[in-house]
Amino acid sequence: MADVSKRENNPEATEDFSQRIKKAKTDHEDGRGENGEESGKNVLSGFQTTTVLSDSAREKTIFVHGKLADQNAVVILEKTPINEDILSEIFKASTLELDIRNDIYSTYRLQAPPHLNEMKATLVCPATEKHVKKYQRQESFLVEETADDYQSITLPFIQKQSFSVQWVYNILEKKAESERIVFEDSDPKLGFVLLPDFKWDQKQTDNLYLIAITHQRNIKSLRDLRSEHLPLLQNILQKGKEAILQRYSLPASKMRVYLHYQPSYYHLHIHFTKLGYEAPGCGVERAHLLTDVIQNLHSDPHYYKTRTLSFPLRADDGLLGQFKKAGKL
Ligand code: M7G
Repeated sequence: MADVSKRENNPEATEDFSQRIKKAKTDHEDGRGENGEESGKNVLSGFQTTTVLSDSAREKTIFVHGKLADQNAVVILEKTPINEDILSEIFKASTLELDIRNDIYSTYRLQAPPHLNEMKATLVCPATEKHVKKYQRQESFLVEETADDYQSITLPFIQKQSFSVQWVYNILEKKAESERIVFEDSDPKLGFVLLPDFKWDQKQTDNLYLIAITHQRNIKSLRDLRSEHLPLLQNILQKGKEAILQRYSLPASKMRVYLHYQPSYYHLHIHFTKLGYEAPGCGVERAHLLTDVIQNLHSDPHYYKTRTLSFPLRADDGLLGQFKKAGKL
């Protein structure tokens, strides 16, 4: 599954990538996590499940709402992809129990050694009501937002009710995740920080996912973009692609670079995912290719100020309620 072919083109990147996989393994063996946290201390041991918000046998994920030390919490468990680099160890070191044998077909239950059998766990604690809703399986509705709707419905709503972007400021100020930064341009107007997204375990490039977060703090979303932001957007596209090629040997032709509208976090950020990886939210109803955004702003400086933009909202999203109240749905 790992995209070794691309790494073969760039021996330095291959070296760097496998060094990091080795480091992750050594940290595991030492009982340390990526940021040196004691992994022996299981903060989830006291987690009390209230309800399963959603799960997917196909994605091998489960989203659980519960309590941790009397606080509301959400835990996401996800079985991680099988990485080509560990195949030989899996074949050699696992135990195998036969399930079915029929003609040339056999299925087994394979027990891999614990360090090859990790799950990714994400904890949000304390979680707000909005987090719980975000992860709950729900029906979606497509909304068409005119320029006036944005001013009278969406903007007042997001000014009151959007998720905190403290985690974004922590990244920009190097108070969190600083060791994960892949590239930074520190220019206050054109600059950004590029780092692995929360969702990516960084073990293989198959599901590569990075985000570029702008140093400018006053651009909430796609809606705020004007032609004056073109140098910023071009800088992110160009330098982001170069940094990913250098670090992961993934060329621009293998990348999907886009913005979400609506985003969950109203501080401008760009998603870089591997083409072919169906990242959550990469569908046409939510993702806007950065190259298209740049072209649109070239042809009309106020494109995103004036156009009607469509996006999906989940059934119990407060913003959907506001659109309904205004008779727009
Ligand atoms: P979005 O388009 O605002 O919303 O993207 P979405 O979460 O509905 O896609 C925000 C992106 O930031 C998502 O891809 C998240 O996985 C990622 N993200 C969220 N948080 C809280 C963090 C974080 O603390 N660290 C990192 N590295 N990524 C995060």
